[in-house]
Amino acid sequence: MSEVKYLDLILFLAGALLILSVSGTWASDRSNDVLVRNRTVLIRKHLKRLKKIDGGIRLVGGRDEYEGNVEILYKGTWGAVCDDEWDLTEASVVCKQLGYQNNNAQPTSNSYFGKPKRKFWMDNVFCDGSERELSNCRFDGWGKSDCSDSEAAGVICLQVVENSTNKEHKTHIKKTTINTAIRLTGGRIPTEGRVEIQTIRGEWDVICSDGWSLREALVVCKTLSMGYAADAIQTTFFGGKLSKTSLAGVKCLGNETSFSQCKYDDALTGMCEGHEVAAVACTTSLSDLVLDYDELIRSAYLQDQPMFFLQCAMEENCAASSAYQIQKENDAWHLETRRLLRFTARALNAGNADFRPVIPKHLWEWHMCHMHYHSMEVFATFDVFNLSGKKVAEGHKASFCLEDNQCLPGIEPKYACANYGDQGISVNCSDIYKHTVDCQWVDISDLEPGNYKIKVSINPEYKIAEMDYQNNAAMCDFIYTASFGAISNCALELP
Ligand SMILES: *[C@@H]1O[C@H](CO)[C@@H](O)[C@H](O)[C@H]1NC(C)=O
Ligand SMILES: *[C@@H]1O[C@H](CO)[C@@H](O)[C@H](O)[C@H]1NC(C)=O
Ligand SMILES: *[C@@H]1O[C@H](CO)[C@@H](O)[C@H](O)[C@H]1NC(C)=O
Ligand SMILES: *[C@@H]1O[C@H](CO)[C@@H](O)[C@H](O)[C@H]1NC(C)=O
Ligand SMILES: *[C@@H]1O[C@H](CO)[C@@H](O)[C@H](O)[C@H]1NC(C)=O
Ligand SMILES: [Ca+2]
Ligand SMILES: [Ca+2]
Repeated sequence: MSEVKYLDLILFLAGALLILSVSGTWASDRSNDVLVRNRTVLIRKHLKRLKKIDGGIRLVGGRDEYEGNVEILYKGTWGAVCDDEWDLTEASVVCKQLGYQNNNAQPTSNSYFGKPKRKFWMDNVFCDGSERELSNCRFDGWGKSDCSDSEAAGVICLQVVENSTNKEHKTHIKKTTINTAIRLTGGRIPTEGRVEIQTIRGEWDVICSDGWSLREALVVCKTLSMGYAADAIQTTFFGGKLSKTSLAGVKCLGNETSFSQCKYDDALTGMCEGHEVAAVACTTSLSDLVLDYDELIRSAYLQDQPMFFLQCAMEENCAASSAYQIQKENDAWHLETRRLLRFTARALNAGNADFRPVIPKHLWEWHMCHMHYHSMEVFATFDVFNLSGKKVAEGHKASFCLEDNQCLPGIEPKYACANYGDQGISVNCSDIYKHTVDCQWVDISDLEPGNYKIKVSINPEYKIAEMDYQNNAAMCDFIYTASFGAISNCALELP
């Protein structure tokens, strides 16, 4: 019954589209604009009905229908989506599914549009961009998540007003710099508490907690000369009351030297979703991972590998989407080969405290395929871009086992993955993922030879506190010919 309805709807939509686009071809430019807009309205109205079906999505907590935290329907119940591995590709799929232009999507994380009121249905969503629906992307399984309520994923689908002469991107988002004094207050010790900023009239005002992350917290601690951020907290624990003038949508990149260089969303002022305010805990002892790009340059090479040997890796999402397509469609898929760009990733802890996984030991996941526990879902990402900056291949070291592989002279290795050992990286020790390790690659089978850029990032989602994130990623040249691949010219930057 419901399937018949669904089919009806699709036929109706297709018909409506056809009529409108046919009539659109002979209309004058002026009315063409109107038609385009009417068509969008029509499609959207009917997509609304589609939401009743499992896999339907909606946006909640935003200012209009173009933005909000993403909720998805499964077994008749709406649920939230976690921001782990949530980026532009996933946001584009959401905007496309809602009937908006997918090339104008912006992902949001850290519950930017308020804390989720429902349980997480999806976590570690990983789309390749060709999916028509979010539920077609790979993810951990319905209801399987390790996320806290400050990790809701959302989108801003930028509004585009079609214009026959040019495409105008209309967005209501106005970012403004924060140009006032800040302080911490309400904490048990001076280095923790809610963040307050001074208003023009000299009063102190709190900040809305929506979207508050370690990146903003780090800049707050640096500005106050209190070291680094151990934690970014969305809470009422340290007191504080939101007002009509409280800033919201506060965003820092994490490399600012002062909080005054951070931005906030002007249109969100006084419009906090919940009651919680932004708070931090500062510390002077913290880890600081540094990516060793010399090792990257030295170790990079190409390898053609039959898919037979990649079965474990494919289980952990380490091959490009085309590999999964082949696996589905070709009975002899395991004889097909993939071209891999392999390299060693080496991360030194140059801080003054150990780097420890956020997930407690009892929640670590045993991975049968690789025979070790995964303590951290996304430790590193490897992205290949073409020279216009478009992401063309993605490697994804989604699961890791952290340990001390090599230490500076005089330092005893402490962390080891074997035998359910403690995981982490000690000060002055390096965790090394050798080029021979499974998943330590980018699957570039779909790339044409040419000049590219490659970006390798560790702790890419800022989920674990560090002193500095500007040494966590390297952007390098990647030269790819028919027979050879080389990485060169690296520079450190933010993930
Ligand atoms: C577009 O829609 C508006 C109202 O929704 C209607 O008044 C107008 O006639 C429509 N324009 C065209 C060209 O269909
Ligand atoms: C279309 O673009 C032109 C040139 O930028 C502008 O003058 C005009 O006002 C636009 N029309 C609409 C309907 O936005
Ligand atoms: C911070 O990083 C951004 C993006 O990587 C860069 O454009 C900006 O110049 C950096 N700012 C500082 C103060 O280093
Ligand atoms: C990068 O990829 C995009 C999309 O595939 C394409 O439009 C663009 O021309 C490419 N740029 C270069 C320099 O190859
Ligand atoms: C780590 O190495 C640096 C530089 O070699 C040294 O200054 C620092 O004291 C070492 N830290 C520890 C805890 O060994
Ligand atoms: Ca997760
Ligand atoms: Ca770092």
